[in-house]
Amino acid sequence: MPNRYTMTDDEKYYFDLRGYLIVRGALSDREVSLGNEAIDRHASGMRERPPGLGGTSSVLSTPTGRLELSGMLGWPEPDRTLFRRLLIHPVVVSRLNELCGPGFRLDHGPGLIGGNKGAEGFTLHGGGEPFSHANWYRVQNGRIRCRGITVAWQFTDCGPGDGGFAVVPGSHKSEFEAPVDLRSVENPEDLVVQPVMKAGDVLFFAETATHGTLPWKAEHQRRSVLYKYASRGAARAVGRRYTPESRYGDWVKDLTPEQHSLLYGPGYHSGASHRANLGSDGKKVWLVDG
Ligand SMILES: O=C(O)CCC(=O)C(=O)O
Repeated sequence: MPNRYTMTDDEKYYFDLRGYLIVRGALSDREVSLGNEAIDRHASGMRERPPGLGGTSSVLSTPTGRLELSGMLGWPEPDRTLFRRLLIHPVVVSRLNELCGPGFRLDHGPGLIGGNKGAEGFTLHGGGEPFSHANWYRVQNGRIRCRGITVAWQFTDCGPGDGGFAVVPGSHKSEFEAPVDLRSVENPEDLVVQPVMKAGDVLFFAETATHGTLPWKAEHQRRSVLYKYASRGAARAVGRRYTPESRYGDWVKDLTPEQHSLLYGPGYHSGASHRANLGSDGKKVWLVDG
């Protein structure tokens, strides 16, 4: 019986091969119930996201949005207790020390992704190509170096064919871009796997794996709580102090647009904030939409 609080060589093999790993039964039945009760008490904060994540896919798109809920770490006692424990759960710390390296950090989240029967899917995204500065994956000297890992705690079962998280195993190392009709799951070529999980299981996946969501087909509500981690030197989501004004003050308004563009904080998921890159021909420097 492997020690659940160290990452085994077998787990490293599977993570490196597939880009994801499931640790079964990481939560007790009591912890699953505590989490679900806390989520139930905050159900009024759950929002149905306006549909659109499935794009134009005939497989993924439905008229019903997925459910989202966040803020668990700041919920009043006792509801936050379990979610704060999960942030630093030994099963997570042991695996992320191996996968993201010492000093790994919570980049964003946690957030619940849920769905009632009929909730839409999410176009598969990510992949080894194009290269992701935020989430790249490589192995060096026998050690996995994965900059972006999501840890998804399952609070309800995902049975065969239920939908929910889906992944193209091995795609975190792909050197070619995923075909559009694979991403839309309209022509999946048997490559898209929906891992079967039980409430209490925890899923680790490389953000650079091609992954997304299949429409939810089960009668019960899907509940997966995602913590988005990163290596210490990586920034995935932009933080609150992202704009040059928030980092340096109002004097940045006197800068040229090109100078101003370099003073943004780190991060790639910029939401509404616009990020520009610089181009140069050796004589001039200009902004390139980025
Ligand atoms: O669990 C899911 O439904 C997929 C989540 C996802 O695609 C993501 O977090 O990037």
